[in-house]
Amino acid sequence: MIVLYDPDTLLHDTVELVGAKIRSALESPARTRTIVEKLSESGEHGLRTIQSPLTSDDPSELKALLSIIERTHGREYLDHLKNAFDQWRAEQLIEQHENILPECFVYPTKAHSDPRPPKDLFARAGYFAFDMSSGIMFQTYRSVIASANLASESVSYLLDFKHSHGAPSVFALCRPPGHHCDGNRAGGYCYVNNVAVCISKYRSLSVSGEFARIGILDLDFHHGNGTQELYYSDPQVFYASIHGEDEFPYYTGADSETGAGDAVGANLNLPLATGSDFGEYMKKLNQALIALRDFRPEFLVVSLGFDTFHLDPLGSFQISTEHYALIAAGVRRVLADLPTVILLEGGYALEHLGENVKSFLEGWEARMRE
Ligand code: Q9C
Ligand code: ZN
Repeated sequence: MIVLYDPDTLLHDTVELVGAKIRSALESPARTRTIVEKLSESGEHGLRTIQSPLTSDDPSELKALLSIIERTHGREYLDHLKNAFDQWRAEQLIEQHENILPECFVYPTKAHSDPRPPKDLFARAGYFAFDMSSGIMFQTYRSVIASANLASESVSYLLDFKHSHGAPSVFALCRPPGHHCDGNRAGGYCYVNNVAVCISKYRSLSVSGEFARIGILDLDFHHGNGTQELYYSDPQVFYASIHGEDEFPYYTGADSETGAGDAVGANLNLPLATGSDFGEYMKKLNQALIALRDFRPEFLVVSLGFDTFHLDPLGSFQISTEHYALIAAGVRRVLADLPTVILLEGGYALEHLGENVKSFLEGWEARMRE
């Protein structure tokens, strides 16, 4: 399988709050570094390095990517991601090596439901975020754009391969991840929703365009609240997620959330009790796969998190390295004829991340050779 990587995704390196301490964020450049190292040493996977449009000589590449991203994210939000650090520097609120963390968040009030962005820089950091796991440092924007570009390029690759035999698939080593953020709010280590980038790109390139039926399978340990929010009323997009019950992001992910309007029935949440084992996981996975198959999508995006691993510091499922091959083979068995883009989301057990990714890719490809 083709694996896409961009060294610019290594630049973002921020902090998070753990208890009352500020620590290096678990979502770190070392994650991607260890995956790339593992995949290069085995050599079996077609690792390709992509150049970010922010470093390209051709300005039309950046323009094209931004126009895709702007189908999901507000201009003012994107400007905030791009400029907040420099604004804080100009006001001498922060040193070059430091990080912006939000403090005051928007919350429901009886007076109004949709406040305007505030002027105050501290307030703006909270307005454009829903938690404190979305710090902004001087190179955050470069990685966010590189990550979204990998998502976008994965769809271009996929459609180029459409003529080769079998359903093509591409794996994008996105970082930062994307499934927690919606159109105007960062959170849970996410800034731009890479799944949404894939979907917008697919709609812009494919023959069926806006009429395309699209499936999303979210296998990160955490519920993809951002992705769910973006497609909650969209009857053309089916979102299915297996995630830890009552875990982060806490306010979404219940099985009662089934979609809105014309899209009722196109959202399937399968929360799983913390501590669940592989057998329990596979029951939920098969439910998700059958629902996706019955939706009859022409394109699939997988949000792939390895924080379901038994040693993950943020997850609590009992899934081991060998299980990832079985999970991948299971997906491929039911949805074999679907062109698929796989996007990296979470996964924080650094010492095992590379082998877990490898196991997943091997399971995926073994199924393809049968
Ligand atoms: N301060 C993804 O896996 N909470 N995001 C961290 C430690 C945020 C997880 C708690 C967890 C976000 C993509
Ligand atoms: Zn996660």
